[in-house]
Amino acid sequence: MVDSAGEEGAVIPASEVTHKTSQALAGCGWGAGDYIRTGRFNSGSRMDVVSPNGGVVHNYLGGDPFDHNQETVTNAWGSAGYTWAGDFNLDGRTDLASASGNNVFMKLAKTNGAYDSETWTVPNAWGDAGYTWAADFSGDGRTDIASAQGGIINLHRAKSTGGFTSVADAVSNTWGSASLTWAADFTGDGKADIASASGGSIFLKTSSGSAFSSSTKTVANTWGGSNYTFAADFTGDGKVDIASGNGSSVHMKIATSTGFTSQNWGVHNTWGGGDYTWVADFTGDGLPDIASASGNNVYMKASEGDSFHSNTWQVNSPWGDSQHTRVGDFSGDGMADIVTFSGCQVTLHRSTGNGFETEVY
Ligand SMILES: [Ca+2]
Ligand SMILES: [Ca+2]
Ligand SMILES: [Ca+2]
Ligand SMILES: [Ca+2]
Repeated sequence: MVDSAGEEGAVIPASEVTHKTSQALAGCGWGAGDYIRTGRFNSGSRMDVVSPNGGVVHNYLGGDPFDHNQETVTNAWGSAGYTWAGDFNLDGRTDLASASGNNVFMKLAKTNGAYDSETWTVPNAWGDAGYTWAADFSGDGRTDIASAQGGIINLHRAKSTGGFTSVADAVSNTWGSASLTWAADFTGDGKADIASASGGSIFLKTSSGSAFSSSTKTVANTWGGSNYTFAADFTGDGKVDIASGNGSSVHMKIATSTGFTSQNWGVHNTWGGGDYTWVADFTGDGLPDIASASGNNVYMKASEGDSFHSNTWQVNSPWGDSQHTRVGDFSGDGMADIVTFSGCQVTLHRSTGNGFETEVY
C-alpha cells in the first residue's frame, strides 16, 4: 500500500537541518518542567508552549518560528498535578487553572498573550491528582474539572459568567489504575466521560452533562505498557477509542454505541521510549497517529481508521528532555509537529505529512 504517508515500512530520511539564527528567541526562561503545558493561548491556529514560573508565565507562541514573551501573573499556584490547560471561559483561547484547597487559581489568556489572574472557589474535596481531570464534561465548550474520590466524583462545571458550579455525584467505586484512566468523549455526544481500564473491564462513567452514570464494559484483557496506551479517536467516528501498543500489535478497544470492540491492529515492532511516544495527527488526515522516537528514528504508526500504516520518519538532531519535548500543530498547517527545547535553543521538527523538516534556532 502506498499513500501520502509513504510506503509501508519505508524509511523517510531526515531533511538537512536548517540553522536559522535569524529566528533566535529574543529571550527565554523556564519554570519547573512538570508545569509546562501546551494549547492555543493567544489568537490563532498555532499551538503554543507555556512554562509558568511563580509570578510570570513564559509563553513560547507557535510556531515557525516560535516567539517568546514573558507575562506577569499572580503568583498563586497549586501543585503540578492539579494544574491544567483548557478553555475555561469559551473565548477560544487556552487558559491555565491550578487548584489548591478551596481555590482554583485561573490565568485567563488574553488576545495579546497576557493573562488575567482570577481566583474561582470550589469545595475543598479533591481525589488524587491522577483521578482529577480538566475536560468539557458538560458539553458547552467550556473546560470543567472533575475529581474522583472512590464512589464520589466532585464535578466543577465552568459557568458562562466565570466561576464553577460544583456538585458531588455518587458513582460506582470501580477504578483501574490512574495511568489507565482517561477523561474523553467515549460516547460521541460532545460531553467528556471517564473510562478506567483494569484487565478485561473498562469502568465507564458516562456524563449526562451534570452527572455520571456508571457501567462496566467487557473487553479483551490485552494491554501494553501504560506509557504506550492512549485514548484518542483512532477510527474517526467521533467516539474516543483506546489503543495500547505491545510489540507488533496495537491492542484496540474501539468505542461503539454500546461499549468497546476489541481488535488487534498489526504494526512494525519498532518503538522508542515511553516518554518519547505521542499521539497526534502527524499526517494531517484528521486521524490520530502514534509516533515513538528513538535516536534519529521516529517510528510512525499512522491510523487509517481500521489499521495502522508503519514507517519511519528520520530526524537528524539531538533530543531535549521529555518535559521540554512536545507535540502539536505548532506551525498551523494541520499536521502535528515535534518541538524540543534546550534552554533558549529551539529544534522544530515540522511535519510535511510524510516526514519531518528540521529547523534549529
Ligand atoms: Ca479562554
Ligand atoms: Ca460522552
Ligand atoms: Ca472512534
Ligand atoms: Ca493521521
